[in-house]
Amino acid sequence: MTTRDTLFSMVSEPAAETGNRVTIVGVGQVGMACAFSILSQGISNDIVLVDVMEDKVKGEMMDLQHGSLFLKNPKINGSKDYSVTAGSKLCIITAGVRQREGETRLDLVQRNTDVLKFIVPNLIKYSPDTILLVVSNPVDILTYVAWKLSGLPKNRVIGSGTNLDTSRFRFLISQKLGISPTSVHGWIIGEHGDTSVAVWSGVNVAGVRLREINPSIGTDEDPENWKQVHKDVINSAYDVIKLKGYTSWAVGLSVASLASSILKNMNNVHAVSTYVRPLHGLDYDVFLSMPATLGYNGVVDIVKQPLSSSERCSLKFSAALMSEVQNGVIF
Ligand code: 6V0
Repeated sequence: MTTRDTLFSMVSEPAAETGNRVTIVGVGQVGMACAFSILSQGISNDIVLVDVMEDKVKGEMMDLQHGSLFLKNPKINGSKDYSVTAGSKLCIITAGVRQREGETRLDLVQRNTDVLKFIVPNLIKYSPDTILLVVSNPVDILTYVAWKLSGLPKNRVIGSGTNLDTSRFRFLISQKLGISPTSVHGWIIGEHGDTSVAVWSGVNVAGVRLREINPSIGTDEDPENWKQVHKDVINSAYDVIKLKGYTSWAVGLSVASLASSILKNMNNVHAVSTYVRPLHGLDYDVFLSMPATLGYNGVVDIVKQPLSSSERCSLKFSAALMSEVQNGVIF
């Protein structure tokens, strides 16, 4: 008799599944910020970490496990072997290279496509009914690549897209107005990158559209130069990378908010990268961010925003660029 046998009288076998397993591939700065945000907010109590660097993934797993007492009794597992990911409800891909100073997200495309060619089939092998959430950059193109590699329906392959850019936008506007970011309503759509589109026509506080107060807001004619806010959003990642070498906390929190909407079937609206044809007259086979409801099946609905003609034009430019870069990718 072991101590365990003496302590307990067994009634049934424990269930192996929690039903809310989240796999995070890539335990770099972004992957670990996602893991920490998800665990510390109790969004899932079953996390699996995967990375090609065996020691690193083991070290990160152990470090988090040692904090279990202060969380919500999570199961935390990690390996370079994908069998540990079996039955994942959500797989978050943060693996691959990041921008170095001076590089754009699009510069990473072929290197990170090659990384996905290995990761995606392994995830699908062990979790055929999963939802894939792509975070690695360039996220819009890699979401398309993951969709093609996975064979999953388009609602189950999502890119974190401009959920982060939208948060940066609302934060920066909130600073200018002296109110909280949750009280500012505004959206960044299109590419998570240099051609993102700020939907100035819809920015509002308590239903009051700023464009009705300042008709030239967001344009070159605006004497208050609100357009700079969007430029600052675009430059945010470059600025943070210049200062600390990478971005992590904000993207981790933004991914956790997406994971929460999916796992808790909340139908919250987020700006995420999704298949866009034929919305807004877009005739390209690409993924770009649009406001979309997220639930247990992934993307449920896309909000048809009444865009201004210049916003539609910028979105088309974004789509054409994605299509052009995508056509040069080998996978
Ligand atoms: P990092 O800190 O270098 O971590 C990358 C991790 O990926 C490392 O631990 C690698 O070992 C691992 N890795 C590489 N190849 C594989 C593989 N085949 N299988 C498993 N693991 C692998 O990078 P960081 O975490 O800073 O960035 C990761 C990615 O996220 C980059 O592509 C960034 O550009 C991207 N970001 C995306 C954002 C978004 O909003 N979508 C925001 C920030 C960064």
